[in-house]
Amino acid sequence: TIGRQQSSDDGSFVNRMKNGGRQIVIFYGSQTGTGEELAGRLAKDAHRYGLKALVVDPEEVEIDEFPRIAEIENSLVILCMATYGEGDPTDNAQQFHEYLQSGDHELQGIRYAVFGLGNKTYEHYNEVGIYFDKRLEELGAERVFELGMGDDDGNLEEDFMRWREAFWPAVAAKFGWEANETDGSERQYRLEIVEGDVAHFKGEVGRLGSFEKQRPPFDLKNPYLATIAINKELHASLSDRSCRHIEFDITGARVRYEAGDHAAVFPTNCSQLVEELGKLLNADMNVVFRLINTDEESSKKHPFPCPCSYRTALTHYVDITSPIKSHVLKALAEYATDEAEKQRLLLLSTASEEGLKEYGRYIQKERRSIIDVLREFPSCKPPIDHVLELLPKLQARYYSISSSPKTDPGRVAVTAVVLRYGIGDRLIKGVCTNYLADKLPSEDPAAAPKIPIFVRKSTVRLPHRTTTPVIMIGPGTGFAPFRGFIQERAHQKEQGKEIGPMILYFGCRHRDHDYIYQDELEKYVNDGVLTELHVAFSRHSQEQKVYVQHKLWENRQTTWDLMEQGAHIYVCGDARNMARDVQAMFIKIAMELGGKTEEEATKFIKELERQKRYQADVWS
Ligand code: FMN
Repeated sequence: TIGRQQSSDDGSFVNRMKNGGRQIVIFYGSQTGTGEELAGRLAKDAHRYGLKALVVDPEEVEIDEFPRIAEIENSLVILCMATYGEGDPTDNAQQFHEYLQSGDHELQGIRYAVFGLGNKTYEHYNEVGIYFDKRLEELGAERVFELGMGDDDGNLEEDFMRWREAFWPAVAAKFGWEANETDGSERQYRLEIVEGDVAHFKGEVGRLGSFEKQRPPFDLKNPYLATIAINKELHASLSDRSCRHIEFDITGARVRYEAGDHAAVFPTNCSQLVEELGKLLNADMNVVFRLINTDEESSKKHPFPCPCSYRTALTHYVDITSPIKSHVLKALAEYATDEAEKQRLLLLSTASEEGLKEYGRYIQKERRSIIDVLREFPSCKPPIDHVLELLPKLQARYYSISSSPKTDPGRVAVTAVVLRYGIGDRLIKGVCTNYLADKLPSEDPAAAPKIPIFVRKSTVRLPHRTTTPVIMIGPGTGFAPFRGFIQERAHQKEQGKEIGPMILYFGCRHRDHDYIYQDELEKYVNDGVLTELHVAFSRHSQEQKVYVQHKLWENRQTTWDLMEQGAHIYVCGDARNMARDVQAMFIKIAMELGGKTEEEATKFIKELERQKRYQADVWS
């Protein structure tokens, strides 16, 4: 296999398709792995028709070659594209997106279908999927199946299953493909047990040994191992939730950031859950192994860093706590020796009305993971290596940085609510926040926890001029990036610079429970850095729930005056309701005080967005 890489394909994905006898190419635009996973599943589906598919990360190929796909007879392009931010493509699809935007490429002869991944709580729902679907047609390509759209706020897995269930028969009929005996559940990786004392991965993301010998620059493929400088509770003891202020020490790491950037954290799974899963699978957790792709042409040799021990794989590399995906349930069904269990697993993985309904309730809504399912289906004993092949990869989690390097360039702070709740007698715990919650600072370097992190640039920035007015709306942990902004302006003021008005709208449930950073905020008001602080308490009084948008309305005159003076507006936090309600309120203010019609006011806010004077950093 060594010669293969320098062989005839010379890095061209079209040549790779030709040489490998592949008719189907699947591109994915993915930030947190869902789109990539769906692409892989569609590639497996193709086996049912005796076809081979090439899965492509658009960032890793010469995208200019795209029109050449038409050279391959009866070829099909499938795109799995996620949407982010304000209708933006994922990082890895950026170039592809620009390529289609620029110039009039001739895409006659290319046949395609798009599945978009998005979330309805965002204003720009599935905009990237919609764009690719429309643009390819404009450029002359032929749509062979209607655009599918997955909603991560509802049940993306179900949306995908429905789409794909209709997609394959339709394209097969169109292309004249016939289904064969295989059902696409055959293994994609083969197991190789590694004996003896071989260097193996212990949780590194990229290079073997990178945790022992760290080398900048640090990024997604090469995170920095940061120690913890501070990890403290922000909620009062009266609160039934927990919110942590965590500062990572990055002294000497040459990791640079600016207020408004994001910090990514690679978590590890809870060791108790890891051991329980190992037991359920009857695995010897110390065994060191490799999973090797049976498709020698694939650019992805291993599903995750190999060789490693089973314990390392379950701890660092696969997601063992998310609701289990339907194709995993289907594979598990094969191993259930009890007929009733087998039938139930098959039902849960079938795209029939009953199957989808059961999946929606039992798996999605009640959040059952692989561990829950193996517990409740005791006759099902799959080999651990097959489970490792099927589970999604454990992903880094992104947080808005809640500090400014101006205050201390050696620190990166994040602010996170620890996700923990019960369903029946099961405790559901968010992987990363729970991982971080008990990582405490230590004087002893050998005992100090080390957390793999890196910084991702964001476009959310303070205005260049220090005098430009700033209006910030950030309830709950949505306040995080604004803490960095305020520190930044406080620093400028200390240096004797003139600083403009800075107004914060913060919201929480109760003054005595979850009013985070209260002391700091009041100090900034006293120091004249924060010119106004408005806090909305949603559960303080019985009669009325007060939210940030209500406070904004109370102060509409000042808000409008500042907007007229060129204020920059920032909205951060929950996308579900808050971001939308706040925007609606700005529209209302522009109508009331700016004398605009609803249409004009909406256009006005859109224009502010375009000029980056109205910026949102939201999540759900
Ligand atoms: N979905 C949308 O439809 N529109 C958006 O503007 C949007 N912005 C997002 C921003 C963030 C920070 C996150 C975490 C998700 C956003 N989503 C949005 C939802 C994602 O597109 C969706 O969760 C998708 O499944 C992610 O796919 P991936 O795992 O392949 O990256």
